[in-house]
Amino acid sequence: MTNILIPNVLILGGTTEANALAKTFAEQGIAAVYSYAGRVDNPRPQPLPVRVGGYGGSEGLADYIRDNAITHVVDATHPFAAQMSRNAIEACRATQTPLAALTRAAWAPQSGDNWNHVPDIAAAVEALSCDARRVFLAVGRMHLEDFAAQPQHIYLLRLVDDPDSLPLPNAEVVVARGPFTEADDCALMQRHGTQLVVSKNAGGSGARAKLDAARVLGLPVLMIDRPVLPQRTELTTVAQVLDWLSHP
Ligand code: 3Y8
Ligand code: NAP
Repeated sequence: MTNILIPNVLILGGTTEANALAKTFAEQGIAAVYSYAGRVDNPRPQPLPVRVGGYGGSEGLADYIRDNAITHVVDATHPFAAQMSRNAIEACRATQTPLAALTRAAWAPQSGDNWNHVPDIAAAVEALSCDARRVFLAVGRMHLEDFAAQPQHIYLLRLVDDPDSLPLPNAEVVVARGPFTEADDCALMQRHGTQLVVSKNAGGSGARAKLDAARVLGLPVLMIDRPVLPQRTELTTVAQVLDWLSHP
């Protein structure tokens, strides 16, 4: 008699894909817990039990997996959440827990796009070593300090929460969370007089509006390539995750 493993899934969340997966799990009665880092004040509610906060490195995650009888881990974090993804690989190896990433393909330029690729945030900062421009710095809050090295630009920042302070002297803040639309991003960039867009290569649909708007407005994009991650099972649809769950 083979023992049937009834899934008890940990979703490492924080993305559009994670939210779609959580909705399906809830609809199908698959036991799962949705995990946020606790980066923003009011994370989107989920139709699953939610836990918020770090685990204390890969060892802490391994302890959480053991203590909560987690049977599978789906890493549906953002492609730039590289530390979380590395910890998930390590913790699942240590606990022999099946792991799959639910991720999204990187964006590729299409005709009409004017992209300059840089490998990481530091290279993006370096690439801004030029005369003052009006820059839509659409990379969030966590790395704004890095861009303080280029204070000459007139920045447009889009943040999820109102910031207490800013490391940039000339910055206008728009408080908004995606998913965004091309029309709204066109209007936003025209109002700001944007001359350059800085973007992470997040992939997916939630953040690509600014790229479509840049193409329409004929603006250059400084595209930050995503970090390289160790090998792991990578899936791109909820259906693939359901199939993987039945035989990981
Ligand atoms: C806390 C949880 C959905 C999912 C929403 C996706 C889409 C909209 C686009 C721009 C780019 C940015 C940022 C962005 C997008 C989705 C998705 C995505 C980019 C929330 C969320 C959490 C976060 C954390 C936040 C980071 C920041 C990054 C804003 C929820 C809303 C810029 C990434 O203030 C901070 O500390 C913000 C931190 C990590 C990157 C940074 O360096 O600042 N996301 N974003 C998650 C947690 O605590 O675990 O409330 O939904 C989720 C989403 N943000 O369908 O509703 O799936 O990518 N998130 C980037 O791509 O550059 C905005 O403005 O154009
Ligand atoms: P990160 O740099 O890879 O992770 C740093 C630490 O934050 C991790 O080691 C872990 O702490 C904790 N952490 C990260 N994601 C977590 C999660 N989902 N649940 C519990 N703890 C988590 O991560 P990040 O780039 O700050 O991203 C944080 C969250 O924002 C993730 O949910 C991610 O999906 C979401 N997000 C990030 C971006 C982005 O641009 N980075 C964009 C959209 C959404 P411990 O080591 O203590 O366990």
